[in-house]
Amino acid sequence: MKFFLLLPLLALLSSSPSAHAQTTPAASAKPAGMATVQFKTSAVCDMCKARLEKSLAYEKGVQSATLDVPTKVLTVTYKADKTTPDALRTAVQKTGYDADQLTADARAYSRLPDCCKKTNAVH
Ligand SMILES: [Cu+2]
Repeated sequence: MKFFLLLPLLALLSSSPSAHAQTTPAASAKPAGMATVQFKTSAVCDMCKARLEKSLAYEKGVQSATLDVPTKVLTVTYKADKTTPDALRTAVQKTGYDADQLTADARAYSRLPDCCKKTNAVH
C-alpha cells in the first residue's frame, strides 16, 4: 500500500501578486482643474529658456513652464480657474518673445541681450 497524497496544494495558496508598482511621477496624473497649453515662441537659447520659465513661473495660476529650445515650444501647466491661455501668451510677449502669432512686446524685446534676439538661429 502506497500513499501519494503529497500534492503541493499549499503552493497554490501562497500565490503572491508580484505588484512592484513603480512610483509614477505626479506629472502623468493631472489634478483636477489643471490645464496645459503650448505656445510657439521666438526663444533661441538656454538664456531665453531660463528667462521665459522664470517669468511664467511668477504668473498667477502657473504651476510649471518648460521651454524646449530646439522646437521653441513653451509648455505651460496652469490652474484653469486662475488664468487663461490668452493671459499666458501676454506674459510671454511681455518677457520679450513672440507667442504663437502674437509679436513680442517691443520694449521687452529691445532689452534682451543680442544673443537672444529672434534674428538669431537657435543656438
Ligand atoms: Cu536667449
